[in-house]
Parts: sequence; C-alpha cells; structure tokens
Amino acid sequence: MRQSHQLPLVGLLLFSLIPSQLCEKCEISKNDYADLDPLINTMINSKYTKGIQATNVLLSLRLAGILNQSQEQQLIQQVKRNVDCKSSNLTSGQLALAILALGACKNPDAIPPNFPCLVRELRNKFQAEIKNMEEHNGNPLTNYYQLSLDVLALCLFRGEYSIKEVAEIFDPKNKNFYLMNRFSVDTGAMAVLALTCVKNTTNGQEKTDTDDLNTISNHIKLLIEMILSQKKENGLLGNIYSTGEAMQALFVSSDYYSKSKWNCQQTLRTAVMEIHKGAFRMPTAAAQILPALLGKTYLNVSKDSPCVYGDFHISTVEPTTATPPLTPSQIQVNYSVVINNDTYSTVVSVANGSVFLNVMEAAQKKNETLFRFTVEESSWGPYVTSVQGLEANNNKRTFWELLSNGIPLEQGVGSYVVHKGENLEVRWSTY
Ligand code: B12
Repeated sequence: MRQSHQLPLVGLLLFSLIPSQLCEKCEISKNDYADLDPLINTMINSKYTKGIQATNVLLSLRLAGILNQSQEQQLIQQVKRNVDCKSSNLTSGQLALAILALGACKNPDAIPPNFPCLVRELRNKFQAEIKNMEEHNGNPLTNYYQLSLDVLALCLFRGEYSIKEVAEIFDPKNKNFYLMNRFSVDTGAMAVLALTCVKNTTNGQEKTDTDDLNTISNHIKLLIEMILSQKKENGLLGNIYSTGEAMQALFVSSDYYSKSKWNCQQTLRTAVMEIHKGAFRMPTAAAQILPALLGKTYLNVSKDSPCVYGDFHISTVEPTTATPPLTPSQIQVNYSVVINNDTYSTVVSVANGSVFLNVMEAAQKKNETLFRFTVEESSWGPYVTSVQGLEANNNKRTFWELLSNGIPLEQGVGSYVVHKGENLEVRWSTY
C-alpha cells in the first residue's frame, strides 16, 4: 500500500528531471511566426514560370494551413491545368507531386473527377522508370528522388505497387542514392518518407512478406544514419536546401536513432537564420523548407483530413527577386567551358549584381560556336541542358556541372550572383 502511494511522487520527480529540450516540440513557436513571412511572401507573390513551381507551393502551403480559400483556389487551378490522365509531358515525380498537392487535404474542388486515373497513370510512369533501369544499366528515366515521390504518392493514395519491388529498389547501397559520389541527403530523405509510408501501410494489395518489411526497416535505419552523417556543425543536414526534407525524414523515424544524435532545435535556429539571410528567395526552396519548420511532413498528406485555413495577409512589399537590382557598374569575370581535357575560356564584362546566366549569355554573344548553350525551365529555375550542342543524358548520368574557383555551386545559373574576378566554369561531368 505504502509503495503505491509513492509511485505518483516518483513519476513526478522523474518527469521533472527530463531536460526541458525533450519536451519542447521541434517547430517554430506561434510567437515567432513572423520569421516565416519572407517564405510565405515569396510563395504567394511569385509569378510561376512553370506549373511544377505552383505544385511545390500548393503542397507546402496546404500542409502548413496558411492559405485562405481564394488563394488555395487559384493555386489549385494552376496545378490542375497541368495534369490530366495522359500527362505524358510530366515526369513521374512531377505527376506524383501534383497528386500530393491536390490530395493534401479534403477539398472536393481540389480532387478532380479523374483523380483515380491520375494515380493509375502514376503507377504506369513508375513502372516505366523501373523498365528504364533494367534497360539502361540501373539508371531510371529521372532519379531516385522522383522514384521516392512516386512511391510516396502511390502509397498515400492507394495506388498499386509491389512491396517486394520497393524493398529491392531502395537499397541504400544503390548508386542512385549518390550524386557525384556523394550521398544525396535530399534523395535519402524523400526515400525515408516513402519507405515509412509503405512500412506503415499494409494496403492489402498483396500478402505482405515480413522479410520485405524487415528489409524496408533496415533501409530506413541505414538511410537515417547516412542523413545524420551529413549533419554540419551548425545543425544543417546536407546543405540548407536539403535540410527541410531531411528534418521531415527525421521526424517520421524517431525510433531509428537516439535523441542525442540530433539537436533539432539547433537545426531549426540555423534554418530561421538562413531565412533572414535570404537563402529561400526561390518559391521551390521556400516550399521545401516550410512544412518542417511547422513540424509537418509529407506523411500528413491525406485527402480525408479537413483542410486548415489561415488568413495570411499578402504583404504589399514586393518579394525579393532572385536577382538583386542591377547597378550600372560593370565587373569582369572569367568563364570557361570544360569538356574532358579541353578548356575554352574567355573574360566577360557584366553588370554588377548579374547572375551566372548573364555571364553565359555574354560569352555566347562573343563566340556563338564555343559558348552556345540551352536551358530548360524547372522548379529551381533554368537548368543548363546543353553547351556546344553536347546534351546532358540521364541514361549516361552526364550533366553540366557549375563551379566557381573549382568548387561546385549550391545554386543554379538563374540565381547564383557572380563576383568580380571569379573563375566560373561549366564542366561536362558524370554524377
Ligand atoms: C536529381 C538532382 C540532380 C540531377 C538532375 C538530373 C537527373 N538525373 O534528374 C543532377 C545530379 C544532374 C543535378 C545537377 C545539379 N543540381 Co541538383 N538536384 C537533384 C535533386 C536531388 C532532385 C531533383 C528532382 O528531380 N526534383 C523533383 C522534380 C519533380 O522536380 P523538377 O523541377 O521537374 O526536377 C528537375 C530539376 O530539379 C532539375 N534540376 C536538378 N538539379 C537542379 C538544380 C538547379 C539549380 C536547377 C535549376 C534545376 C535542377 O532536374 C530535375 C529533373 O529533370 C534536387 C533535390 C531537391 N531538393 O529538389 C537537387 C537540387 C535541385 N540540385 C541542386 C544543385 C545546386 C544542382 C547543380 C547546380 C549542382 C552543380 N554545382 O552543378 C546542378 C545543376 C546544374 C545545371 N546543369 O544547371 C540544388 C539546388 C539548390 C538551389 N538553391 O538552386 C538541389 C536542391 C540540391 C541541394 N540540396 O543543394 N541535380
């Protein structure tokens, strides 16, 4: 009897010994929501050059519960315009993202009548990725980040996929988790989200083999180890642009690592500092970090859960554009195209504040044969697809790498602001 009276007291004592940090939820507190204004302004005020940008933004803002109904409607219409059952012009991951964005929460206006057929179309596209891997030395049509998005959307929306196939494909040793010989944190994080969904959903499509589920659990464990091995001193996971999705992966897999391995509050603080330094001026960058800062993950996507609406007032301040305003003064930079052992160099003069793309344009004007290039618009802005007519090819894992003074850039040609005297390079590389 005496003992049972003491139990609550002991419990209270133990509770008071738990460090306060463990009790704190790892998300921005309501008092600090103003820190998110730059992200939300960028997303809401941007003019989207590509449907895929609107898709990233819709998914993010619906998860965050920040849109009002009319803002949501506008974005939904933009995303719907780009998808239909024969979305042959979309890649598998683009279609998967659209499905996630439209089905993020319960709003009949967002779910088009052809939604089940979109999910079937995604299954076909996922199968085409696997077929391409079989025929082209293990290389998918796109990449493992997109295959992960595919599995995630199929899993959340009861599409068909084989658990055995998923367990085989997402082996962390697979070369597709590595880009330029380095583990890709973004890719690993998206795979953890997809595998966690599969593990939690035995959707009755096939008799689930416990061996496959164990394999999937092992993959999650290894991928989490790899993500944590890329943790930087300031708490970033990989780089600033992979941190949001890596946080999501760590949120959903807390059983797989010990609390001492990750100080989430530190990561959160660094991410907020980066917002104020202007790291997320691109809508896709803002969209990818926002859910994690509010403690949300892509596993919260569910077309049966009610949508939450906020009333975020669009600020009248224009969003800061990716390019700072050009000042009339000119700077000179060195620009080289490197193909194997051949280097073609020039010096170009551009306005102070110019981005890499302006340098490439100036070089092309000087010598069309040596410096001609093409770009394709993507969710991150212009992607360099060819230089001197030599085209990037996913089946051969070739691409045009961007470097400054020999170091690979963490931004693309449309957003990297160049500096006086810098040695800029586009190098024919493999990943
Ligand atoms: C796979 C991938 C690649 C592949 C793309 C080819 C392939 N096989 O698919 C490779 C390895 C070639 C690559 C190259 C580069 N990448 Co990359 N890539 C990714 C990754 C992991 C997934 C992209 C994806 O499929 N998204 C999903 C689909 C549905 O969206 P999408 O818009 O249709 O996807 C296309 C574009 O994203 C494009 N793409 C890929 N990387 C980049 C980078 C930039 C700047 C642009 C404009 C486009 C672009 O390729 C995708 C497939 O076609 C992302 C991670 C992320 N968080 O998004 C990084 C990411 C987008 N890449 C990044 C970077 C920096 C680059 C490079 C500039 C690196 C360099 N120093 O050269 C180059 C691009 C140079 C160029 N030619 O313009 C950064 C961009 C950050 C930023 N603020 O701009 C990211 C976010 C990674 C990171 N955490 O730093 N990448």
